[in-house]
Amino acid sequence: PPAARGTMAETFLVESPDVTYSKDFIEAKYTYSTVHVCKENGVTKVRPCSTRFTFRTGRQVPRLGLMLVGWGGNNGTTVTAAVLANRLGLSWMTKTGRKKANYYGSLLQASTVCLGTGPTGDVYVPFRDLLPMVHPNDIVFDGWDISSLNLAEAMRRAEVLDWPLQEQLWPHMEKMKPRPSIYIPEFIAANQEERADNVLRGSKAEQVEQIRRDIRDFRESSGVDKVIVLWTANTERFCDVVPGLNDTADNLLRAIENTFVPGAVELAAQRRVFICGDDFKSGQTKLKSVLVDFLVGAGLKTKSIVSYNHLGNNDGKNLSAPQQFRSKEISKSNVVDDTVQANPVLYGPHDKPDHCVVIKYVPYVGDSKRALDEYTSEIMMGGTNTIVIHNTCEDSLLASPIILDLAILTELCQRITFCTEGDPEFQGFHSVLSIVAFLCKAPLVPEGTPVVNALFRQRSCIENILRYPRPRGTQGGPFLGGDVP
Ligand code: NAI
Ligand code: DG6
Repeated sequence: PPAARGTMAETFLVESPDVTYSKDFIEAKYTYSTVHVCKENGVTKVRPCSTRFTFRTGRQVPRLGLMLVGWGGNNGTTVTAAVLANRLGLSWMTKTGRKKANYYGSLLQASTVCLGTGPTGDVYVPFRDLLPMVHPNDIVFDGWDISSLNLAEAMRRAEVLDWPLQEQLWPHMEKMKPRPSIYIPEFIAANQEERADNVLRGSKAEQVEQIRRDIRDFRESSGVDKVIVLWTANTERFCDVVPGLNDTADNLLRAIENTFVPGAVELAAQRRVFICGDDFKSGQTKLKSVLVDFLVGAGLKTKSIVSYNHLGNNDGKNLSAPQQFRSKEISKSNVVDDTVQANPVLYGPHDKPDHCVVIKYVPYVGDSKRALDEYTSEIMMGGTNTIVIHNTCEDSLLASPIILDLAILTELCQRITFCTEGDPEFQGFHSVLSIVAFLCKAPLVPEGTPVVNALFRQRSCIENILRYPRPRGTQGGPFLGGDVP
């Protein structure tokens, strides 16, 4: 057996005829093997096929600006504070000892990938070293909020971070002030009105124009090369697709309403920008997408899933209104559908588990969300298996690293282009960026593409795109890159 397991490689260089490094690009050739299945004359035919890809990744890491919609909320203030604290190397005392700023919970910063096996065992690198990518410490923040509090005051209102840390961050954060935002009261709960003192006026078109000016202004005044806009504002009511209103890019621009309606997707494709998906997959839903994958994958027939939450932050307050709760109920519930549908041995065409989601607002517990889950499955010969889980944690400290991962991965994807032997012109990824599904409760995928919710399949998708691994145990293999000059 290997003498030691888990050696870390600082950085690496791929020595393979399939990978070349130039000043501006890393180019990797990769044969993607898959299987095409079809039914012909009642016979299921299975045809292995392969496509030869060339991936090209720009090596120049830009200065990245991140504009948050809802910057003054719990997530917005927490992620900004966390990045500042890491950048400044802050530590602070708590009753259980000194704590140091870190990026725990970030897939890119705090998890590792196995490169292969060396003389002393498996060699791992942090995910962030697979390709040149932005470091969160270098992200420049800006954003909008309908509440005018500066970021220091808003951080205090959020009640997420320990006070000695807030005191150290205060002089940095009080200079940051959210830009006025678009506020259409019927989209969020009526109980949010009391904080809406920083709102744009004018027609919808004028307000959208102001948002565009804000983005340009931020880009110019901060000197960033790229801007990513990320929604971390309140959950809005579910938005119906209305023909003539929000179904096409033209109609959307005419009507300017909201969110991932088909018109917004089409507009993103036209403007060649990425759009990603809905709702950060942080705690209960992440576990659900692991647990149901395990249960059904192990051949157990999950019959009932009951997910109960109570929390006391402003997110919980907004979700206490039925229409906003309904949006969250949908994003929390859909995550098992594909896993269930993938097992016709256990589930008939109209058969699926009972699935109940409850959210209650309990102000006293603040950001410390409680989640209780019960999973009941039928097992062999009429038996049942009930698993009960109780989770307590600061919600925004789970969501903040996901915000960073989303921004950094999206930026990286903008620097990757690919071509195939059949289509030799380099192109970027589809504007619906499904690779970030790991981070979203409701991933967005290009039309006609199946949604995958199982967490480790989603993780493998990111890993496979960034590193084309051979099965564990075979060394080397084609990689997209590394990070060595
Ligand atoms: P929050 O309520 O503390 O922050 C939302 C912020 O958005 C508020 O400051 C509010 O004033 C602002 N806002 C509302 N409408 C706006 C608009 N039209 N334009 C600009 N700003 C607007 O909520 P929190 O906890 O930060 O969560 C943010 C979002 O992320 C919510 O949708 C929540 O459901 C979702 N989420 C939160 C998680 C968490 O752990 N906190 C985890 C997963 C998802
Ligand atoms: C109550 O469920 C509040 C929600 O906003 C969630 O805390 C948030 O969406 C995170 O959900 P989950 O299911 O990923 O833990």
